[in-house]
Amino acid sequence: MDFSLTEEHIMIRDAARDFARTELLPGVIERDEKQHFPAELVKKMGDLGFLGIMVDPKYGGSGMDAISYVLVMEELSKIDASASVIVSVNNSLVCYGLEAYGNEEQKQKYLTKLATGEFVGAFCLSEPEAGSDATSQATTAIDNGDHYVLNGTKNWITNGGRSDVYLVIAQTDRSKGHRGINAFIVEKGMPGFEIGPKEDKLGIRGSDTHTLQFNDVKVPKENRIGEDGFGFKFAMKTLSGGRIGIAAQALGIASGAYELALKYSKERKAFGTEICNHQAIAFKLADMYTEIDAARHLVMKAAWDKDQGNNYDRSSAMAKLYASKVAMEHTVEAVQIHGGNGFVKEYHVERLMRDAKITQIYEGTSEIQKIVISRSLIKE
Ligand code: COS
Repeated sequence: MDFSLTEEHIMIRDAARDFARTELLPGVIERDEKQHFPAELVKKMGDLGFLGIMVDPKYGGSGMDAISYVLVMEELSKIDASASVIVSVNNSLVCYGLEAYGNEEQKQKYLTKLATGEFVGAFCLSEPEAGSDATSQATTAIDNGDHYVLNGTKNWITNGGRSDVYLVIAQTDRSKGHRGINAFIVEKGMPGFEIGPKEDKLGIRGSDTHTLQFNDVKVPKENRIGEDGFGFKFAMKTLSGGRIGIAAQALGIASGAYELALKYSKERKAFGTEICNHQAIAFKLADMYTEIDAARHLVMKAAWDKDQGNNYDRSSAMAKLYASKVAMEHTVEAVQIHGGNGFVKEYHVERLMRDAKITQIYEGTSEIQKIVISRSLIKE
């Protein structure tokens, strides 16, 4: 691996850093408190090319690599993980899924709008009884000539109430198991498609999470992605890339908390000196920096694998597993370094601590990442 960034990488990283500091930071506490979806900021991120970073320019994307994507994700997540999950889902679950596996008509109709931010997308796999056990889809899509009839419930859907395009995974033929699963493009407003209440969450409270209900929704045949029965593999392949995005989000949350903790420890005095001069705090900073840098290497390796055309199922799982652990542990340490102030919203670290938890859960829990990693080792 070459660890140096190109000029283009530095440019997009700095653009994301600037945007995060000038646009995301000012209202981030209020959005968290009120669970306010940053619709205006999403538009701006679309204008900056952050919603279709890896998409070919011929479909309206920025045509950049996965390294660029993780650099943007890290910078946005340092300040606002609610905004960065919108970016991550749109980029790696929706845009990537359509670009890699959709047909030309689907790309022209949907991808061109998703990559520019004119549309926002959602990825709908999880169900009340099928989160980790993703082959157990209870949502059905019954073949009915020129369309499928979709029935079922999807849970915890990011961008759930704010999307224009939903990629929905459903069971078409139960007797075929995972080979009977398909992925469909469902549009907002299709008759029978209802958006349930918004979830009241511990963290990433500015992101819009809903239950979705499908009651006899007629989905045209041309909205199926790939061959009949490709839906489960579509979900798995797409999630592998998604996990790189969430790993980068976890990295950003951890490094954002570290930067705040370092700054605070150089200002706050106790026992006659800045607290960074006490070994109890200095050693925490050393551990944080070391482990965050290790997480960064894993995240970059997974992105590099994707850019090189290598298989990245294992490296993305490793990056997500480790970066999310580091995010959880070190946001707690950042709160500890801030003492009483760490418990107060205006210091930001308590929000980062709450936001960190979801990175160990969504797009595959840490336990699922260990299944993916261990199976790939045993298969070798
Ligand atoms: N790429 C391509 N194909 C894959 C794949 C991948 N990354 N992972 C699995 N598959 C294929 C397998 O090869 C198998 O196909 P064949 O029978 O043709 O060989 C098929 O998919 C089923 O795989 P497997 O038998 O491993 O399925 P399991 O039911 O054991 O589940 C896990 C595998 C646990 C890895 C999967 O269910 C999973 O990732 N779950 C978590 C889902 C998730 O992330 N949920 C969060 C929702 S999004 S917020």
